Amino acid sequence: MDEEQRETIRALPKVELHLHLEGAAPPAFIRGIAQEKSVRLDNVFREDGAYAYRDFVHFLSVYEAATSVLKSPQDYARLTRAVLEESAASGVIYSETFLSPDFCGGGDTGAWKEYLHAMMEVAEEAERDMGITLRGIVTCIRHFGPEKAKRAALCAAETAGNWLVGFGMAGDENKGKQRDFAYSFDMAREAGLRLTSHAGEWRGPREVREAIEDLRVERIGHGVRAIEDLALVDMLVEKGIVLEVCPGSNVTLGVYPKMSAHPVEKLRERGVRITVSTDDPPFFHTTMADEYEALARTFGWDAEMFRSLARTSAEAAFCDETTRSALLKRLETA
Ligand code: MCF
Ligand code: ZN
Repeated sequence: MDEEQRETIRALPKVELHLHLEGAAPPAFIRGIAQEKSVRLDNVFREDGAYAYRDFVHFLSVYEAATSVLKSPQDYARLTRAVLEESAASGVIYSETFLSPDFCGGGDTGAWKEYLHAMMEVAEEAERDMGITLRGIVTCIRHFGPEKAKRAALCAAETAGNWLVGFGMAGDENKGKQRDFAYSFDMAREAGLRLTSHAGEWRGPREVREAIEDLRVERIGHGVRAIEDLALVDMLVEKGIVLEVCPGSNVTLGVYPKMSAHPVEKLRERGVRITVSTDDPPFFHTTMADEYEALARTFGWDAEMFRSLARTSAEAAFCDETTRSALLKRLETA
């Protein structure tokens, strides 16, 4: 790939569907807030300033420690702006972000509404100033258990609308089962929210199958280990299930040893609807532009391929149809 091709690919307009809001916080932003509040954050940063963690489970606890400095709707307003600035700089024009009522008000619906309002206000400004559209997906956290998930689902149901578009689950896949959260997913579905769940990242294909059958999700967070069961891959194709693939995250956390061992290309070749996201970009030392460049280098994806990827992502976005048409038009004319 020559320099011109590299630049072209990095500059393409992008659609990102899998981004955890606190996980996208630049480390300097979290350090700044901690300093303002005189809070000590031990063992969260490396000497070079990046986030420090050893493995997946440790990543989850460092994520929660970094998040602990964010305590008000105003903090989340600032976080939203910082994250959107990074995304826009990477060419993202539409983004869906995971939001946790557990972190935003401790699962209380009244407090959650204030946090949500603050984030939506910033999103509106950013759309005007930076041309990036944001939508939210309320996310329950698997290792916090089904009872907390019900409170998250209630927060989601009470604020479901044209900005809050989905409900999902993230967290430690090795804890519990997808079906333990069926009540919460049912509540969210009845409120009109679209559904996604992290599955098939740390556990194998069975987890993906269970997310589809027990929670009736239409998108899967990661889902890459579906490749270990080709009958399941066929089912994904048949049902049109969309995978929110985060290649850099999977390689950095050690799901796969290197990019060339990542199954994204095999899944795509078999006809699965693939989208690409960063997950928690500063934690994984990546950006959307970096993901595009790595995929181009590793699998030879060209600009046409990325255009089709962005279209698939826009089609799989949980936004309303007016927003989707505008997005597709922007992609077409870019
Ligand atoms: O996708 C990555 C790795 N797999 C599972 N979960 C998470 C990932 N990044 C963040 N999370 C979880 C984590 O538990 O999502 C929560 C975090 O607390 C935040 S959702 C706004
Ligand atoms: Zn994720």
